[in-house]
Amino acid sequence: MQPSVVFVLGGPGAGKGTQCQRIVQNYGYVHLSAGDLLREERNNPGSKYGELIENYIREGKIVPVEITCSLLEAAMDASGKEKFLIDGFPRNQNNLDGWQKAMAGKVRLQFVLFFDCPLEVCTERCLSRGAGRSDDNMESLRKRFNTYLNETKPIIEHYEDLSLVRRIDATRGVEKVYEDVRRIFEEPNV
Ligand code: UP5
Ligand code: MG
Repeated sequence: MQPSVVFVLGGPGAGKGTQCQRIVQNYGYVHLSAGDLLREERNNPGSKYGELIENYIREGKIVPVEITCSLLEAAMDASGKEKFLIDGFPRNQNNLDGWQKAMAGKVRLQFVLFFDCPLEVCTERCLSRGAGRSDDNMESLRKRFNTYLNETKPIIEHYEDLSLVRRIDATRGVEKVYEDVRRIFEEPNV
């Protein structure tokens, strides 16, 4: 069977990771956060990409797709599973092109789950997260947001044109947001 994929997109701190954890508990998906995979690779002393990844993350820039896509593919293979939530990817045209080239023939894209959340709410969430991330500071957040607006929004619009986007109002509390998420995953054809 062809593995199936849901792309999970939204601004920095919109709640992608939080909601993915819940989906995993109820719907048997494997959660793969591209950001988490990149941070793991950065922390691996044997990696030749550590410094590059850290620089990109602090600057809120998007790491070249060859690196991200191969981490995603390796994690998919290693899981031995067939349903994936790919969180925080594809974030720009380079990501989309690289994914299409390497993966489009191997997996089925179910839909794109879009957590829509304004800048002020996202900023507040990131600044109060307290996870010690090197990009949770005002300066990096401004850059992350610019990248999101200039590069990721057009990717969401691309999928909107293909009628593949399921938009969720992510400004409310975690439970309320998850009610809407569940409604989507309970649909008969999902
Ligand atoms: N929280 C969550 N939901 C809430 C709610 N409904 N109400 C109130 N609080 C809520 O949540 C963020 C914080 O808000 C948490 O404290 C949470 O408790 C609270 P989280 O679920 O972590 O949000 P998420 O959207 O996952 O935020 P994250 O910061 O992870 O999003 P980013 O997209 O910015 O980060 P990511 O890790 O995906 O990417 C980081 C960087 O990696 C990028 O900027 C880029 O440099 C690089 N990257 C690439 O280069 N390529 C990729 O493909 C992916 C990443
Ligand atoms: Mg996240």
